[in-house]
Amino acid sequence: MTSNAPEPTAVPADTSAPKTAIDAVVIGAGFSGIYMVHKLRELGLTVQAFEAGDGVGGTWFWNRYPGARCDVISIEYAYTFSPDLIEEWDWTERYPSQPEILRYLNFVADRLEVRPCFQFQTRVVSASFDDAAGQWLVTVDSGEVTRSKYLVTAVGCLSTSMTPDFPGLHGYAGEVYHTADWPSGGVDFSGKRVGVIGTGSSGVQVIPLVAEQAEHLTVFQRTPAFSLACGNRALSDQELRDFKDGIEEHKARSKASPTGQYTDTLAESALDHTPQERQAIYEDRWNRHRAIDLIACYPDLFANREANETIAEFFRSKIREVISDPDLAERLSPRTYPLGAKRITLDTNYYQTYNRDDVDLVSLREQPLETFTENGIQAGGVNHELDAVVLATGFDAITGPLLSMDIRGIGGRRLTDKWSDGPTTYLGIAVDEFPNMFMLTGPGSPNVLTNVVCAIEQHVEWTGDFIAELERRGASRVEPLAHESRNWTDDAAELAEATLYPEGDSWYTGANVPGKPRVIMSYVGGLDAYRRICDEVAADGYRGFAIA
Ligand code: NA7
Repeated sequence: MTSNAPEPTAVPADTSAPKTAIDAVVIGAGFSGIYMVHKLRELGLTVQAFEAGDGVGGTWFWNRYPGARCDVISIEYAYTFSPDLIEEWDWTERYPSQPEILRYLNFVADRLEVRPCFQFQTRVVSASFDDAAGQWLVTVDSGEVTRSKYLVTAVGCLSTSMTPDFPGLHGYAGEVYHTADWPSGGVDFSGKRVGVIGTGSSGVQVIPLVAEQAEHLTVFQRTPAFSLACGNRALSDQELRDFKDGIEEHKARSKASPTGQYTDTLAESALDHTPQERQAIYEDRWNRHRAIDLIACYPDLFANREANETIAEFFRSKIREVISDPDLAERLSPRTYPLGAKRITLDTNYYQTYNRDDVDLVSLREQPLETFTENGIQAGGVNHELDAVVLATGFDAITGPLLSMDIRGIGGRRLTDKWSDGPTTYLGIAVDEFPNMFMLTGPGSPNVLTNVVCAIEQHVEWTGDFIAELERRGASRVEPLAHESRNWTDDAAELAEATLYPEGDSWYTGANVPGKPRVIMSYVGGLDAYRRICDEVAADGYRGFAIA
């Protein structure tokens, strides 16, 4: 496996000539980094932020492939902390496209005037804690070192892309693109024979648009996705006005929900209803075009495999409605994991694309990918000649972006070593032996199992309040107690075991990255419960942290 982030480079920390110490370094200019910088500045702290891209946007900066679109409704995928930001921004579509989200984040960065705090085109390669000084030494790819009291990682969960070690890839003479590192000028596939590897969210979104342009498309599928037609459409002025007028109610409802997205979960088990009753309910929710309305329809859909199978089969029936060739429909139908154990994808004309004469599906389970050749891909003994290949092969998620930097805590302890069996954190925010470091949407927090903007707002606000309290107390150093980290991590793992997540080989579990410890890296107890726990910890004087 390789990624678009460089291997941790052992750039020696130039401790002889560090910059004047500042209060906080923030890494990343996505949703979390922008808001964190704003928050810290509101507290009157000095902030230096670094971002590898040449602009703000985070994952929405890099994932510029055609069709890239968020799977959360636009008006809900936005900051709620500022009435001005809500009032001044109008989304145009129900599901926001990557260019529109990028425009939104640029608008926010300008409006909050955070841009001057960021040094762009600058990748953090290492950060080590200087125990004697009680400061972080943060080294960037130019070799420059910054000293700071606090280190806040706002590196996102899906920002380290994954390119599998395909045999022969380097000898392939055609064009190769990764969805997560798409050329900013776009790609013209006209007249080309194109292959797409991967049918997760990125593959499912890019495939219909590549098919429209290319001379011929071959899709290489290892595991089929459960996909929901997103029914995207323009938003009316009235819808936007109603949302803005009802923003307080929206905030209250999303705060009270486990995923930051309100839905009406029925009281009964899925198995309490007859097949006809279930069918009518699923059909109604399918037409709402919102994944959460389906997977959270009954309370046991994601705890009981038999209940889950009822909705999995409903999704498969939708494939058969579109694909008339029964063999092709079956190859596109997920059978090996429960619905939701891999992220449900949202699509526009995904299955319809396979009805085109110029699109072929190669199922890698039946015809394994043997090697790239100079001219294409050989799978199941068949040579597919390709002018270009799109890798929609995903990410080293959640821990990948953190471990791609060489982070060292007390006594030079490497985060990579500490997490060799999987990440241990307290509240998903802090790590013992790594003082004064805060992770936004880190492992052990609800992160990707929520509308992540809601999770980010909670994290930034809680972390900002904590730092304000530390400053008020004149504290020089904070870290979680080791046993609290252990307990949090163990309890989170126990909660995850009671769900169906462990049954999917997904990026949620790290199973998509060869050699990565298999752990559910998100807190599955819900953002509402998590928010309560964090608030109780704070009210209890930041219980579980050693504050010096
Ligand atoms: P995903 O969801 O991890 O999808 C990656 C796809 O690539 C998936 O279909 C994988 O098959 C496939 N893949 C990965 N490695 C290989 C190899 N070695 N051979 C063949 N196929 C492979 O990433 P996405 O970018 O689509 O989406 C990530 C998230 O971004 C998404 O959930 C949204 O939240 C936004 P597999 O299923 O592992 O068999």
